[in-house]
Amino acid sequence: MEGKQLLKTLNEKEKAYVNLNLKNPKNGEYLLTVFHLIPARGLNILQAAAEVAAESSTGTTFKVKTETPFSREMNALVYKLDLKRNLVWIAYPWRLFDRPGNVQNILTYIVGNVLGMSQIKALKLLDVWFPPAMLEQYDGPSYTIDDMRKYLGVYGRPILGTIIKPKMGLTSAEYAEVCYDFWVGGGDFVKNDEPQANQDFCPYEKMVKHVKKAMDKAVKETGRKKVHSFNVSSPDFDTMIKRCELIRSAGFEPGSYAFLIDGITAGWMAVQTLRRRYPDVFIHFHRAGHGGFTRPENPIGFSVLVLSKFARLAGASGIHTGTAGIGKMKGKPEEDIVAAHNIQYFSATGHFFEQSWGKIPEKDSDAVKLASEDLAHHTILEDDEWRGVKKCCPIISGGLNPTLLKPFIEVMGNVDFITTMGAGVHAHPHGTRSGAKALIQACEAYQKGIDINEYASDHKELYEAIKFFSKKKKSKELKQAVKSERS
Ligand code: CAP
Ligand code: MG
Ligand code: MG
Repeated sequence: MEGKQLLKTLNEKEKAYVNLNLKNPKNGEYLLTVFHLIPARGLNILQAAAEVAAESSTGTTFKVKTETPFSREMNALVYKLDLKRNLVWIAYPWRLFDRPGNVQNILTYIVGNVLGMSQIKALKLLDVWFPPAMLEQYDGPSYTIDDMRKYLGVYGRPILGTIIKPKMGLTSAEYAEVCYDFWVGGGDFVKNDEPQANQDFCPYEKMVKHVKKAMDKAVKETGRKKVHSFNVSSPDFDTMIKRCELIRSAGFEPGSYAFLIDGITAGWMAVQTLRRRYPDVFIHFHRAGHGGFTRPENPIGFSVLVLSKFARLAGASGIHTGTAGIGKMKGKPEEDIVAAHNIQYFSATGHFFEQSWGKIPEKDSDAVKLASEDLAHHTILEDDEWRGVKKCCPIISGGLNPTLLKPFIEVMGNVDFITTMGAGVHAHPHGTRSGAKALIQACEAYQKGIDINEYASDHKELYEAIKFFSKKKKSKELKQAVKSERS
């Protein structure tokens, strides 16, 4: 049955959440979404989609007597279907959402209860589109990779970073020692690993102090600025703020520290609190736990693109977007690179929407017309300071090593990102300092357009890294080949 025929199968309540003739969904009144949806047995896709639209906006299982004409105006609307690909488009009046600009609230609606509903067998939010009037209500990033580049004096190449390994278990002095080795090896940026916090064997305060000493030493010896991204994820907001203030009063130069937040497990309120309290600091969104929602084989959840676009809207300065399958985590260019480009550029093509994040240039009559026609009752241009949403930087990590830098850059198509290699640096046969040097040398080879193997002939750290990491890779491939032989 075609979409229109399915209308006949809707009950009274469901009908109020469908409008397949919605004119101009991009009139500024709606946040637009596309879901992949497989209905539970006994329901067709339009019935299930209407149930999703109801539960994720104003409705519940039955039409309630307490509805009003205005509450009906706030209904989310299924406005388009693709029966072949099991896709549904749902428009959300974005007046539904908490203000000023609350990402947690939006996600509670559109990927909240609906992920648990019995009416769906599969429901995955694949892409979202924010109208200009809505964008204006959200912070977006403040301190960006451009500010970090200016501080570090690093242009025309990725910012080269590491995560201290082992992931946990070093004392604060040992931890700082590894930071120092990476920085004097030439690295720019060091991050805490995502679970690093206030462990008794590495107390937070001591870790911060030791890192400061290590950074001062490395800056003095190298003459180069350095950055450390401290994990400020905490049991409660007061402790998070206390950790931030501890770092800020430890004598670090503005720009030499970033705040890392485990955005999925600590939550969006933490991300937005950091953005609003510390607009002068790089807010580093680590996405540990996202796999439960984003892995391609998961039928229920949301895409890496959706996660990344909301991180930019919330004001993260950077978020991990994956290595497109080149590193250790699951991922594909169609997913990871699309997400990276959608948070880097002023406008980019997502999986289904063209998202513009830029300011509304007066000369752009269409955009200005859209804003003036904007039925979302916001005078979007009330002050022309509204400049659009700054870029958010992809942070590329997860199983990378110096031999994979160029292959990743070629998939990414640009060098405007931070890469953090853990094992890729600290597993180097001659340790962290050599690992850092190998990473720098791999980047130099890329910048000079010289094949990495040729460049390694007179760069011994890189030579050792190639030997070590390719051997590892070969033995992994061999194991896989043997395994597939046997199966
Ligand atoms: C990488 C890492 C990062 C993951 C996160 C880890 O270490 O520190 O947290 O990369 O994945 O703990 O695995 P290695 P993603 O460099 O040693 O792999 O960036 O995909 O969110
Ligand atoms: Mg409820
Ligand atoms: Mg980690």
